[in-house]
Amino acid sequence: MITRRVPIVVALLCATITGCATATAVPERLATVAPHAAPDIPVADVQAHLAELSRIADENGGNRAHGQPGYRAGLDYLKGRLDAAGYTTALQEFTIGGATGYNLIADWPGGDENATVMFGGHADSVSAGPGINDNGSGSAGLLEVALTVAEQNLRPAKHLRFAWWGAEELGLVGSTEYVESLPDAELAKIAGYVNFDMIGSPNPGYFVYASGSQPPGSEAIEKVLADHFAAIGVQTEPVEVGGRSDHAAFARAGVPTGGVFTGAEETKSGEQAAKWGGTAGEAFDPCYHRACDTLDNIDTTALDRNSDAIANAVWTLTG
Ligand code: DPN
Ligand code: CA
Ligand code: ZN
Repeated sequence: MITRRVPIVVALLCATITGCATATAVPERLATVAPHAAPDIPVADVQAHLAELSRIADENGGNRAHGQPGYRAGLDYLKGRLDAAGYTTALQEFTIGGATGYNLIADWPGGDENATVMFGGHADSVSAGPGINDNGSGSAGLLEVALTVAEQNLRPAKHLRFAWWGAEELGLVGSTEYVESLPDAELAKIAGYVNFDMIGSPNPGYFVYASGSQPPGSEAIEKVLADHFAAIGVQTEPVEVGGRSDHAAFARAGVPTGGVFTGAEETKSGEQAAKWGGTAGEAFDPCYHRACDTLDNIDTTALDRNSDAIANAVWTLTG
């Protein structure tokens, strides 16, 4: 009998889909909600990942550098959290400087794989220190957004893939290895790559990678990132990152790219201090590539705003 079957089907769906009761109860209201409303990422959760990466560096000779035990320990922390959340993870191995390097690739099951959107950052530090801003910050922000995707059971139209690159500090080695190892047919499926390298600088700037010098299609990424900051009333500046981070190999291969950045060794100007606060005449990150790039070397507000920007980009760009 149809009148009995319908409720049984609904009950079965509700047993398997989180939030089914709410979703079935308020269909009209859902239709009026912005389609890609991204969650607010609690910065404390990002800081907790940073604390883990810091502890891992401390227990492994003070760094998370390529070829050192701290690199692999840090990557295993990320992988363990992603595996537990339901990601399909893989390590891609390569060799550089006489040591094995690893990229960590995490796929969120589902979505159109012919339109794969990638979000990544490098997981290695320099050997001088624990690399908490460079690039524990991007690594931790990406991890917390990935875990939030799982918690909320996001079902994007496009396929979503996260990446944590190895040996960036040796010359963008891991990301270049990844892009160059992809057959053309696989590369053609990557609709975009968004990079997060240094997102919690202690004297922060709010930079968005300039799309003008990037492949066609990059404008859309720049706009989504810039719009997030405009919406929270924070001014941004476009920055030419050139070949200084892991988007570069993707750009060379013609993939639309973008990213955000809070600044490294460059000096903050008076004009920039006027709009962003902080200290004019000092570096955005005075501990860039130094032993003092520790948990104290993070601006919590910048880390929070940029982690929310990652979430906004993931929710918006994967449709
Ligand atoms: N990728 C970092 C480095 O080469 O040490 C710093 C950086 C990040 C520079 C983002 C520019 C943009
Ligand atoms: Ca937040
Ligand atoms: Zn660096």
